[in-house]
Amino acid sequence: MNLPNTSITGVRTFSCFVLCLLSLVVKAQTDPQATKETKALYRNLIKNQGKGVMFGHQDALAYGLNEDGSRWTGGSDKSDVKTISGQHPAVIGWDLGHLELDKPANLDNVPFKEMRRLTIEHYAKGGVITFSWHPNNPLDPSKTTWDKVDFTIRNILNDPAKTDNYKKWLDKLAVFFNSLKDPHGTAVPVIFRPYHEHTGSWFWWGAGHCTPAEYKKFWELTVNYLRKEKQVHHLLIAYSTDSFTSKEHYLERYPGNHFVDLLGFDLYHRNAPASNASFKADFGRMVKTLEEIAAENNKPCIVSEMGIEKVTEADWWTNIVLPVVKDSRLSYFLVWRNGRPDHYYAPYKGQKSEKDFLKMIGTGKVLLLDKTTKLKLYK
Ligand code: BMA
Repeated sequence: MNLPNTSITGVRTFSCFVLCLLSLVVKAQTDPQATKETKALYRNLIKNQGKGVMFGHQDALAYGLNEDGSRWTGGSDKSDVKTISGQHPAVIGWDLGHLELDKPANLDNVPFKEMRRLTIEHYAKGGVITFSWHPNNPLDPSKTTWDKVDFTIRNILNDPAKTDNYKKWLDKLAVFFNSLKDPHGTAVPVIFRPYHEHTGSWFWWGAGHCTPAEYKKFWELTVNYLRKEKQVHHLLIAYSTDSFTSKEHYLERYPGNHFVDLLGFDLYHRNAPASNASFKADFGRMVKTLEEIAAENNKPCIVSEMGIEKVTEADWWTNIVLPVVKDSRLSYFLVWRNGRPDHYYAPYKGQKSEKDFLKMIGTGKVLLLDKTTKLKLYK
């Protein structure tokens, strides 16, 4: 069709306007009422993609391991990574498991009061905080998060009394989240990562215990309740699978772009050194796929949990991790907790991978707290 020039210009201007508007909409975090600082965090995670990957460590500020391998707890401004590098991790992970049971400490004995204090402190320094949740089974709170009863989710969704009981657990989460306020009264933005590793079946929300539709509905209920009923507006929501075989597999239980801010996955390296090459290849493949999905949906991407127990490979950081993450668009990768002498994932003073970890940091591709503070993620 032949259009006069003026209408072509008009059509172009209009399409441009629609496209710009659309890109603004899809680039925003999913909670339209998110606080200023939460919006800033989301925007800055997108803006800094490809400019360095932040390093995260679960429970890093609450406990760790001494040079002789014994445990320390309740340190003052201490973390194993700081002891060896002079800097805290950029991202601190915490777990909310047992908050739903009104316990004073989480399932790994971190007191919630301490978690709150350290979260607020880390935010004040410009770091990032993320919360996972290993709740017990809502239908029988005496059963742990690893309880394998089928159809817990179906039962919660189909029985209004059970839904209400589940919401009581969310009320407790909301109280905790809403208590994360800095001395000026500003709510501390945090990344909430519920119902993780759901491509596996070891948790009651796992793939073997609910259908994709039930998982999505349950996720939607959780996010909507926190936002709309409890007015929690300082969360970015992270979706994190365990290992996956393809884009379709990754997205099979994806609750949709309106309910997810960050895309992630968890992956552990087991059976080293025999599996070194295959782990590196799988890790690389999953990061590539994640980057593609994140680009298509305009969302930041993360490796929400990873590690090799006891870091048994002395050059794990520069040989296995760095080649995959260094030129990626990941916002961060987080290694699991330094819980016990036989269960740790970050180097501590004298640990065999300490030097290699520092070498990785020295490349400038992986960021600790000092570099992260400069990014001014909340402005
Ligand atoms: C697992 C282990 C457990 C811990 C759980 C939840 O990977 O570290 O010891 O209780 O995570 O943090």
